[in-house]
Amino acid sequence: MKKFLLAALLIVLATPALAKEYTIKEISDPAGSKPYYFEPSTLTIQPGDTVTFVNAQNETHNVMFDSVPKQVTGMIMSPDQEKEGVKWSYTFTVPGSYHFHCHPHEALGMKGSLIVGQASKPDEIKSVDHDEMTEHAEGAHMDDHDHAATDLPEGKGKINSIDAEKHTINVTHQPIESLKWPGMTMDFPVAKDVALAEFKAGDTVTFKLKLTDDGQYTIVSLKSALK
Ligand SMILES: [Cu+2]
Repeated sequence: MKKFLLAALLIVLATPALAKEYTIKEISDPAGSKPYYFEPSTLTIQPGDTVTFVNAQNETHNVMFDSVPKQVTGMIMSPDQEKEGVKWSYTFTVPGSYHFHCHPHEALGMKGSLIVGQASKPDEIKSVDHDEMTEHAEGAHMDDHDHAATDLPEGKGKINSIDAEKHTINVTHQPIESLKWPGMTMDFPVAKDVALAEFKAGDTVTFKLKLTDDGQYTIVSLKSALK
């Protein structure tokens, strides 16, 4: 009888737990204190589990894993998820610590982390370089003191609203190639020396962006443009 119980116990232990499915939502809440975030932004799962990232609004997000366990080969990266309800799933088999971000909204704090099974020690993880465009964007940050304003990333879009008090504008902008941003609607802080009084909602504008020390892209130049 004892032997039978032991055998039964061994079978239970040897059977892998059923793989589970988890969902992480990509949330846009431009009016909120956290404009863009993953919900949940941290999650612990087991090897073999699948995480599905779901776009919760009609705004482009993506998922890029920038730090993964060393044994992971290749890149873990979603395509652009442009519309509400668009899903992207990945099954995690390598145990350890993972960090990810949404590329368009990384500077605005849209980041998260996953632990698969057990957290990695610091020397068991590696950083992942996504592509030269990402490097380019980071390069622009590193060099921005040495470069003329003409080298700053430039965008074009329509002003939706202006908050004179906070000195921010909400803009629906076209894709910004140098930052690898898709077209998005987002709030930007505007540098104090840029006058907002001459602009109004509905204006089409071109603008230049500078990544400030707090990790935000700030508009440092704003001009009216033809539609
Ligand atoms: Cu995003």
